Amino acid sequence: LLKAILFDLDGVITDTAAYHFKAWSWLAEKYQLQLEPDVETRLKGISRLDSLKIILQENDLPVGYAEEKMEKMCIEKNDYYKKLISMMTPQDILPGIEPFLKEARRADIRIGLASASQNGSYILDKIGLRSCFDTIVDPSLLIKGKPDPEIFIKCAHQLGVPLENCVGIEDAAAGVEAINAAGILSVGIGSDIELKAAQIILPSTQQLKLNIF
Ligand code: G16
Ligand code: MG
Repeated sequence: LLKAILFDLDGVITDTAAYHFKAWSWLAEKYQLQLEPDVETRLKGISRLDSLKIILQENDLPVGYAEEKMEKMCIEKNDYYKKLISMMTPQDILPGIEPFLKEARRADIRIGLASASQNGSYILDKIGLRSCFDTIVDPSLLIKGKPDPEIFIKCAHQLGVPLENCVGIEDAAAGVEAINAAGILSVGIGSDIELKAAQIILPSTQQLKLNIF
């Protein structure tokens, strides 16, 4: 019996990937770093600091790159990113999400946000969906990021719903892996090659309906 839906943010509720990519590109130019062309896809669901570490490694910079410098770069990237997302409106909600949230609400299903983004709550406010969510996991309190199941397990706990009564929705391979590792029913939004580990795969958020579970 379905009692809770755990949502990823970027790529499921709204498309912030393009803004993240713009902000990383700006930072890369500032520090004269190269970005691999597929970086936008590969950084999906990966935390800010881990994303920076991946970019630095690909530029052959030492793994132990100065901590303070990385912290400063993360703040700069985020300041730029926040300017971009400050312009977001309800028009940025992905198709099908609003009716799906309403359908879930009517069926008394609890709704949680399991996003790696520390800007999750701010973005939900901007797009007018904050009140639809019963809980938001604070990613700054997590020990491990996706693909570790911690964020999804925590989200279910915060809602007070057993894992077997939850479904998790993700657009990234690392996120689907995290949902599966938590023992939660996984739904992947996107390509069935990239998300082959998902138990249910849908081409887009438009196909989200309660009767598919
Ligand atoms: C999102 C994005 C990632 C981003 C991460 C952290 O994850 O997909 O690219 O690096 O959040 O975001 P922030 O810098 O805002 O803390 P998710 O889990 O919503 O797909
Ligand atoms: Mg995502």
